[in-house]
Amino acid sequence: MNEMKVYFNHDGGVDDLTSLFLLLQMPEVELLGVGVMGADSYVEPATSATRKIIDRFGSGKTIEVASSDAGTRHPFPTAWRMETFSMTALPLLNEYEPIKTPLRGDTAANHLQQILSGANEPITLLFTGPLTDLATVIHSQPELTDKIARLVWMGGTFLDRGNVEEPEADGHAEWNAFWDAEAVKTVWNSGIKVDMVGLESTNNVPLTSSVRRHWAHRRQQVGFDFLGNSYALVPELRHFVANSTYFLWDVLATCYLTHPEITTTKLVYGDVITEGPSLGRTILAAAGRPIKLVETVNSVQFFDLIDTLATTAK
Ligand code: AGV
Ligand code: CA
Repeated sequence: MNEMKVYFNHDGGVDDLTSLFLLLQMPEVELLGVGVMGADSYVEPATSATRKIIDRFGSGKTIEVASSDAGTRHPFPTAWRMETFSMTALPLLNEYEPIKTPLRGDTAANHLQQILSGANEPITLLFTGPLTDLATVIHSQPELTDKIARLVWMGGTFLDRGNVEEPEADGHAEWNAFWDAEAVKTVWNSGIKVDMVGLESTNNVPLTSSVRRHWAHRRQQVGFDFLGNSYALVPELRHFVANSTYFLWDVLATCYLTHPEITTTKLVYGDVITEGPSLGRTILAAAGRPIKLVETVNSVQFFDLIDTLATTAK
């Protein structure tokens, strides 16, 4: 099988880290490196959790990890960012010490730049957080975009309702776009092919109590134990709607990478708003850039795929 060469950049949330776990189980994927942002997390525990997951579930492969130095004027809520401290403290990830997966001394953007510079075939990028590190690479070496096969990004939405509920935001934006709207603009102004997994499709994959129960019943298998414990860190708030429902946002983007057939897509043209109360809102625009938008997902096939991958984990 011809493996897909993938670089993964994530921002340390529970579903970012479970995405990494699943990515490591995918036979179609050769993971070249991982960049970690302290966006929906704090960067130090998010980085250590990343390295521990590669140690535990990476089948002995050596995959370098780099931390991002990116910051923002629009941080995620602290309560969400705290979850990464619990992730890196999971006993399942702390059975074997010390950590073996190498941590690079340079930034995630430098690391990505080096991976692209050295590539002799096109690299697929999977981003499940803000696009800041990719924008940094585009600014410093725009010619490297030729080395990118495509970008699969969890972020944005063309729906009327986003998921940012902040005092100065009008509610249209999705968080990853809101965190760094300028970066979205930079990436969308480049020639990179963009596959966007926005809220259109991720709204179809909420974390329900029946999914939690399904994983609990299989907890004797280590992959399901990991999923169940990880998602136990995100509270189920059935009587409190604001900012509450957890979706398998990043996991869907990760599964789409190798299994696009569980989704439907359509070609749209889009732009992004970079100032004012709609900051980070992605909009349809006839004169905008082409985007392959994931519209729907077959959620039965999606959860089956997660099962298959979790079963693979040893
Ligand atoms: O907007 C979705 C992005 C995804 O990359 N993140 C979570 C996923 O990692 C932000 C987010 C939106 N609602 C959240 C989020 C919530 N209730 N808890 C944590 N993060
Ligand atoms: Ca994320």
